[in-house]
Amino acid sequence: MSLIWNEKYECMPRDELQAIQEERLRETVNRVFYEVPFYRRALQERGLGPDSVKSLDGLSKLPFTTKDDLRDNYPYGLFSVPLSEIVRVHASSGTTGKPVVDGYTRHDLGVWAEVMARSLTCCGATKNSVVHIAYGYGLFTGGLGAHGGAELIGASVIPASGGHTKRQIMLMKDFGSTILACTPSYAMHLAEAMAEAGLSKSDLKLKGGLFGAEPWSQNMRSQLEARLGIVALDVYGLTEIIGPGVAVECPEKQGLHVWEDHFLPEVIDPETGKQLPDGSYGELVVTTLTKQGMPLIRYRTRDITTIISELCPCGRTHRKIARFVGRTDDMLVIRGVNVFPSQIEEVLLRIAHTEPQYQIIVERRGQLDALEVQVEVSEQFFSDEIRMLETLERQIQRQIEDVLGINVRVKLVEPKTIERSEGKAKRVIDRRQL
Ligand code: DLL
Repeated sequence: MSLIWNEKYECMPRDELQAIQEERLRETVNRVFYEVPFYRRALQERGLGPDSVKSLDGLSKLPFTTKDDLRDNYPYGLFSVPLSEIVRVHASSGTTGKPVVDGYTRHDLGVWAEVMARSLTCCGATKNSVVHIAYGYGLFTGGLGAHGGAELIGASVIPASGGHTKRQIMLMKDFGSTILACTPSYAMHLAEAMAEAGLSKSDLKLKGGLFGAEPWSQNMRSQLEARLGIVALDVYGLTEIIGPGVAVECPEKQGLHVWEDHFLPEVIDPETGKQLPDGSYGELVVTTLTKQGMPLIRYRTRDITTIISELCPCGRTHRKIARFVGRTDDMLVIRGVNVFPSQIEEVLLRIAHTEPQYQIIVERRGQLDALEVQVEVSEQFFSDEIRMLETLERQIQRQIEDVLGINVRVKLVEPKTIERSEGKAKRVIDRRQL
């Protein structure tokens, strides 16, 4: 049997686990009723009081929470404790330029470290490991999330953060890193850069990789495992809920265990909001069971998956979700950064000489995601000299990069070259073969 961090909880009999979930759900509903005006209103509108949910069956009576609710209550409106109890704030980019925020109490940071310790242990981390963290540190939850878990395990943590690829490789080699945590596309980039530098997996001591924050395929897993000589596992999470560590694959690689003593998963039909039976694909909805800073009730993640309830041979009893097939909305995850077509649209609409006709093309160049924005310019402007076009291209590129925080390529195209649609416009062409 593979390593397990917290056997008591991870392998707890289902009936005991359910009893814990029910108790924690009752506590959470009670807490948000008294401490979060938004939730008190939402519950009262449905005729629900602070003690109206007695068991897990009552879950479907509760209101959903959406990204719009987070935006309406930006930045601290959904916190259930005074700011003096919040010891950390993280954020990720949202649809309107306002980020999605999460606030953590000291207790929450403990929970986060616990679930990330479980997750890192799945891919082989122990106190003897050297854990190289190349997720970004900062407002993004990847770096510090992995960091807390690795420290709790007692591993030697290398907080490398993202970028400086050659240096990362040197550090991994010199420091004898055994576990790598980063986005799967960055892991692939590292593997390529290693090959270019004439290094092979035998020059490194890597054994395990914990990759997430963006969709990736089984195909990519096989490549990463072969090139880096590791077991590569998928980790899922989102800022609103806690960050990475909501769910993770075990070495069986047959779905991601949701740490159900802290996060209660449901899958719903995104159109009707009705719960779907296990095995059906739909939108993942998560209720936090132990969060104090910002507890969320039935949060609609917009991520599409299905619940796998068959018992896992690894011994963990927590139910699994399948690897993600996409999102209900149009958010793109480019190199781990959330990008919304509407953000690009907003920039284009601000700029003179361009038409509101554009298309976003996403490709994998080498192993990294590349984003190209094709924009139609007005007839009169297109006949102007090349220099003017180049200046405009650069101007648009700079403005989009300012908003998104990642590199993009902008290509101005002649009027009417972008295909029109009679239904919804197809703004995004995703050519990445995940
Ligand atoms: O990406 C947290 C994270 C960091 C997860 C490091 C894993 C590792 P956000 O920036 O808020 O948080 O983005 C959350 O990213 O709703 C999914 O659409 C996508 N996502 C995260 N993990 C996966 C995954 C972090 N394993 C959004 N597979 C989520 C597919 C993922 N998509």
